[in-house]
Amino acid sequence: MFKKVGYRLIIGLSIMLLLLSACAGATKDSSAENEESTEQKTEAVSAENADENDDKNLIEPHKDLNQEPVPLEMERDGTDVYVKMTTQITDIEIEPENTYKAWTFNGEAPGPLIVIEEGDTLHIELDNMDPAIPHSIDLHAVHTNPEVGFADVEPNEKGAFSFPTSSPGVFMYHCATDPVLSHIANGMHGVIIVKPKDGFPTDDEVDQEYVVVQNEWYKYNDFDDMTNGVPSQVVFSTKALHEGQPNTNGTTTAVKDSPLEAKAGEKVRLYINNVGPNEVSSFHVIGTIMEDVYMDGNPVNHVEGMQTVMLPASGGAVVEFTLKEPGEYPFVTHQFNHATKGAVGIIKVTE
Ligand SMILES: [Cu+2]
Repeated sequence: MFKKVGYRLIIGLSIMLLLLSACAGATKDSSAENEESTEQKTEAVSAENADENDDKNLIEPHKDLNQEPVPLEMERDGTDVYVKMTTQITDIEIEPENTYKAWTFNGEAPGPLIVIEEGDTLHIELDNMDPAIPHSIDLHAVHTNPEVGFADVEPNEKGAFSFPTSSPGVFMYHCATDPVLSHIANGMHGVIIVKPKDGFPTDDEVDQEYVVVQNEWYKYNDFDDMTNGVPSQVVFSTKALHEGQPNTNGTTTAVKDSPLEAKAGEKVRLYINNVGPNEVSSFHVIGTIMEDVYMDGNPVNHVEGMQTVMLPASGGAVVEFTLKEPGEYPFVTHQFNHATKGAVGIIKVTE
């Protein structure tokens, strides 16, 4: 029964917070009817404020623009990998009934997963479909003069970039156009995995592997909130590493509605990355211990027996653990203010 305690704690904390905020919002007349109407008014007012805020910060050419996601294209020729990506404006429901007009790679936030091998040369064609502002791509996995490799691509233009890679890892990529914080916080981030050429020493033990990404959302395109505020939502997503796996955006419900799956006793590997933009992640799986961890996803950074893995903004890791009994195992950032704002995912373990 211990395995349920963590999950209950999260639910308990959420209920307590809801009760506290309900108490704080109550008027001196405590009849249920009045409380309800006060709550409704508060909701209506804050929805109005949110609309005004959204309108104020929405860039004019982005109004009524919701570009259909364009699937990433990838082709390999020896050790040369050719990737076609877009930058585009696409609506994403970041929590129920809260749609964010995200600045994205390929219509996903986080952007599509890229997987290559150590030593590959990466060739990216970036099609900027945004009619209003320039965008770019900065990949932490590559070597380049940033002024050249991560240069801006103007609206409705295409850019071509080539990069050598050398180190294996679970790396962040993001738009690096000024102001970088706006571009990342509005959704322009993603993960590139560079697979080690000799693999990981624990490859043979792993039964299931998934990708999990953490990011946070702020008030719509509000640079002051992004700079000085706290996130409105902190969320997980999962990106399909193998066919048939769920591929989601970073939303408060994504990895609860599409839980990861394993069988009791199987060793699970997660490729994790915290794309921020601002916050640290204290990644923790409730009900187990991470037996093997490779910090930043590099086999030389092998540590064992971790309860929580700290991911700096942009940091990644490969974490492996065994879930011994059937059940629902939540994973969280153990910064529980962030877990309360959405950063909880589920691994469903069956017999
Ligand atoms: Cu951008």
